[in-house]
Amino acid sequence: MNFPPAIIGLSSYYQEAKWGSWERQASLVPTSYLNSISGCGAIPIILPPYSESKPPIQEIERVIQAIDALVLIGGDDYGINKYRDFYELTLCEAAINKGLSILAICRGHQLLNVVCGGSLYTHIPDVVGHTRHQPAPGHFHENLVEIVEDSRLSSILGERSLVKCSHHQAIDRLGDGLRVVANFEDGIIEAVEITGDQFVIGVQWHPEEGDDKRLFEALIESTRN
Ligand SMILES: [Mn+2]
Repeated sequence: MNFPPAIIGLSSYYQEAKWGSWERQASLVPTSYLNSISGCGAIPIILPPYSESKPPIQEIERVIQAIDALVLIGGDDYGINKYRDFYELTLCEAAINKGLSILAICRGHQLLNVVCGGSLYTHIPDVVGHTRHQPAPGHFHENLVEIVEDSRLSSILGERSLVKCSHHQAIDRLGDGLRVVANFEDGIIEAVEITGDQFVIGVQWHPEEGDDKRLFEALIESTRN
């Protein structure tokens, strides 16, 4: 059966950017995310954090009606960009309540945990005593993560996966309704999901980097149910 292409909304962030002879604030989404979605046959749409304060829920629900699934992308630390935090918190909460499929990546995965009432470690080298989750800012480290059997994530990726980490924050106290579905060997939580039928997966790593696009394929597949 042929399905029309799914429309996938991606959260974005305002950032000082340079292109040609211009230097302006821009709504930024790295093309690795966009190509991951278009490469799986779906249509990416950028959602800018347009409101200085919490946007009206009616506006957010209108956005949610317009998309088939949501990707909460990575970026700077959670809690330092109020435009982005307000917008994404409202978007994530409404998307959960409306039954939308969500793939939450790195900072997005941390935000998902906060929306569900959880907390974060602000600097995990202080907790685990090493920098294998982020050798330096802007650099990745490849880590083998163990995936919990009988999880949605294990049905997509199997028992373990070699992933690209670049984060110095991580989930501390788990949010309500979330289940841990992957860990690194030091105990750091690497993935969570909501139990039940709704596709809501948070991964601390970066599936948009590299060639393994199974998480994006699974997200898009979930919109056809
Ligand atoms: Mn990690």
